[in-house]
Amino acid sequence: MANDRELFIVFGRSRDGGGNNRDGDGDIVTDRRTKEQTRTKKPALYKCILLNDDYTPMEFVVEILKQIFHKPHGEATRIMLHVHQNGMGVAGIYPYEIAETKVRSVEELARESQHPLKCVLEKE
Ligand code: TYC
Repeated sequence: MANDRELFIVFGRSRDGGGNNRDGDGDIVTDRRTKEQTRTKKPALYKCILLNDDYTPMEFVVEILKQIFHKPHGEATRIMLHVHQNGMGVAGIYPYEIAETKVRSVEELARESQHPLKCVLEKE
């Protein structure tokens, strides 16, 4: 038998005259086709979670949600208040590299303004 990893694409008429195609070892191949992969595997998603603290101004958190997570003002305010009242909340959900970049951006802006705001990742 041919190696399982060997791929054969069988097109058109048979070559042995007897209605069959043969693989590299001479074994009969009646219907072997490669299946096209039509869907791309979905990437794993990660939640960017904002953590509450006692010092970061509410307006600063709203600005972060607008600038980095592209939330409209009303939604940014709602998320900020949720974090303020519940201790944490989801700012956005993204593939790993994008989520990681957003976390860095949040912490960089917070550090520049000397706020202790923290943002962490959690796998979906
Ligand atoms: N608790 C902060 C305050 O009272 C506001 C705040 C909200 C801070 C959300 C962080 O992720 C945060 N100023």
